[in-house]
Amino acid sequence: MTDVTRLADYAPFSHPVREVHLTFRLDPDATTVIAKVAFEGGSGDLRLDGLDMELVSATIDGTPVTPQVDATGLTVAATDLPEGPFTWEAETRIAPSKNTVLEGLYISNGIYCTQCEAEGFRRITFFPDRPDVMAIYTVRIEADLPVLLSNGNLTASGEGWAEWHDPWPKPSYLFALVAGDLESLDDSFTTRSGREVALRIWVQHKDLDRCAYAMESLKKAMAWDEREYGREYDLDLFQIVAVDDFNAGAMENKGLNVFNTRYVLASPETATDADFEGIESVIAHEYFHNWTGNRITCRDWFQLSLKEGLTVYRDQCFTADMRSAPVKRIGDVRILRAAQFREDAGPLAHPVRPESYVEINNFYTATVYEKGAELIRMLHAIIGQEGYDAALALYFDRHDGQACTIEDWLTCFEDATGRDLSHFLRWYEQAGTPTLTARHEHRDGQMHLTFAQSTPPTPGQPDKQPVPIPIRWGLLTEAGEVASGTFTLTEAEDTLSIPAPEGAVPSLLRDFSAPVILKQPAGGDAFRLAHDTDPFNRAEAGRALALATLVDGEDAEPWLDGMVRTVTDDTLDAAFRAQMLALPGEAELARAIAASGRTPDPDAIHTERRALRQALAEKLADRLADLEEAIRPAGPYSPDGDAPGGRALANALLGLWVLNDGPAAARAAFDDATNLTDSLAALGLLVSEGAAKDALASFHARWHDTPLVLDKWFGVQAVATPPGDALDTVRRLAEHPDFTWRTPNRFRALIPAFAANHAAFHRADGAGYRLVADWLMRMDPVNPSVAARSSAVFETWRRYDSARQALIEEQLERLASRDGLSRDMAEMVGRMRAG
Ligand code: B3K
Ligand code: ZN
Repeated sequence: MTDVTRLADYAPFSHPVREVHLTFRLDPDATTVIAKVAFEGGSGDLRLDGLDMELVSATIDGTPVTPQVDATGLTVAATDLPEGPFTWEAETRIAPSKNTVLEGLYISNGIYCTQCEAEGFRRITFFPDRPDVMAIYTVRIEADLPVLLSNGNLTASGEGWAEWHDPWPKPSYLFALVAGDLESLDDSFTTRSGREVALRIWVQHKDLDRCAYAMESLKKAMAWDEREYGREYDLDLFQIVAVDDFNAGAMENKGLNVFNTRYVLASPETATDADFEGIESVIAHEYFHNWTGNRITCRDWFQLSLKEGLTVYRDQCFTADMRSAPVKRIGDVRILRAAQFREDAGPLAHPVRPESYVEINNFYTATVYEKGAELIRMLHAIIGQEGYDAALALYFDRHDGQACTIEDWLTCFEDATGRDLSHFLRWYEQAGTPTLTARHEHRDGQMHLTFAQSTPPTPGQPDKQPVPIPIRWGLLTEAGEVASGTFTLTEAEDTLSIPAPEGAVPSLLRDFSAPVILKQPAGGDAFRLAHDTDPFNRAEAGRALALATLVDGEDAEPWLDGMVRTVTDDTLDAAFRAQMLALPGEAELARAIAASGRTPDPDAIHTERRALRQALAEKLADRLADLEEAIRPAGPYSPDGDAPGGRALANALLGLWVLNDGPAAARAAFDDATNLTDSLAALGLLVSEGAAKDALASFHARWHDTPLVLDKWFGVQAVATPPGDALDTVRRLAEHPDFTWRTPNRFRALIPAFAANHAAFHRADGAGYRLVADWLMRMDPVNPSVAARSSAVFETWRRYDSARQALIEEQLERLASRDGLSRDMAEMVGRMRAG
């Protein structure tokens, strides 16, 4: 593959930058950008990145120069550069209205906005567009628009212009500009040292009444970061802008976060409980980046997890504090397994710190984010709270204002605790999910727990070293917990011996203390489900019983009995019970079947999973209606406290009820619903029973002008339509006038969502694969990063039967041989075919 960037080739930039002055004259088709960059001097040629721009003129210290311009940037020969510091000035022309890749400067719904991470700034002006080049930015915006925003503080403004100055040195990926007809929700926050920070959330006028939850979330996040990490905000203004067209969820630009509307706008009628929780956590995540990402950034993009893994870990802890910690952990592990274990088990497996890439956008993955967060969680578990606090304090102190590496990070942990953590680096360097095999034996009054680890080969990494695995453990008897602790396995195999009564049952890997696949002797799950004092492992025992029946074909009774007891146990909170009831998804079952050495059959998985739910529904039978009614929260809607858990459990019970008695109950629930959580849950049930025609029509009639809700109308049909009908449904929806597929949210609501309808996507005739590949080919020239990321729906292809493999391979070949394929997509398809 061409143009590979390698970690091993890192070298600092030849000419450090001190200051950047940017002037924008905004015009949809011909925006002028004047960039004045103060370079410190340096050695060799000056190479600046640049893409899809017209260079109008360039000078150095006022003297015109003619650089060599090529497809990816320009070069000024060393001989044309003065000795010592110099000022480069360039005028470029760009066309935001034609920018469909949604990187650099583009227009969403009439609003000018930017997305520069990872390499979008090079679409705005010629620049060393790399995170280790940090500079102070001053920005002037000229446009006949009411709102003109950039990073930092507003220093001057007048009719049709505004000037912004950001005093904190930053890499170009954190630059942002927004301009348009926007309105703001305003508030303020006083930091603990007394700084008054103005808070503004900017949206289109029609959306102003849906920003309150985002604002509350922001204030909670600011207070939490002060309390838990001692981090204060460092400017007088913090702004968030919400736009409809956005490749990712949000972006942490210094002082001016830009968000996908889906993580800002919420009201009870237009957002589900999950959306509210998502808003709270993404607002927090981007805010937390101000310290973990912005003040301390990455030396190069290989270190991406330095900021992302840490910031995800921070937002996970924040949500755990705001809500229920066990429920949050169970949900996060569910996502980790569904997305990251899946990635680690296939051709796209890569280390948390990759060693090479063609297109960095392809590495904003579950591995870098979610596994990266697990690594921080493990460090925390290994060294304990005091050590963690000391290491973080040292990290902020030592590296503030710098662009750092994973080694810098780990060194802080070593220096703060005096421990040798050199082997921990392997977690960052080795791809693949370790398997942890445990066995136990009671002898001489002691429980001997023996642990062995191994990590399977992954593309380019045939041999693996042991990694340090913190194992939280407990020993249980009928009388309760008799011992607990944390043991760190550092070798390939080791034994821990603990005084314990005969017959004690181990509870291992509590709270999922390491991102591994635990294999332990059969038996004990029913006991742990009933008695474990660790809520995570209680849920885990339920999952193990479900897998025993759905994967290994064992008797379903232990799971059924356990679930009947759980559902009716009102000493457990409702959100937890809802989590317990949720069976592993179909793709997750396919992964487990493949891991056991067999070939998953998508139709059988779908049928058997549904049959197991049906069996539970029959067991609960006539109790369901009463249970559902008792548990469903009454009174005005609240996205906080116990109510979301109550709705989750009530809607899970409604689902079982429908399996017993048909869709009438769901139809009634749909009609009675007073919030989107309930109406969408009922709609999903109607769709999965093939009984949603009228409900879909009324939902569409009500919400066709509300994009985020309309996305759900597409999404629920793509995901929940029975496998036999889903392809036709999705084909029809793709022709719908509301399928404005260039908007990433809308595209993802239909095409990747359809691929998540496991049995439908994996139809034996291959028509599901063809449909998705057709759409990837259509999206690729328009928005390669969205297309390429979506192509990962094919990453599991090797686990299926040879007929399906051949059908998928055919689509991957079609993609690969496409003329003008983006490098994003070429890299993804190449890796998937090779692996
Ligand atoms: N840092 C951004 C992600 C940018 C995605 C670029 N392809 C959001 C986040 O992780 O906080
Ligand atoms: Zn992030």
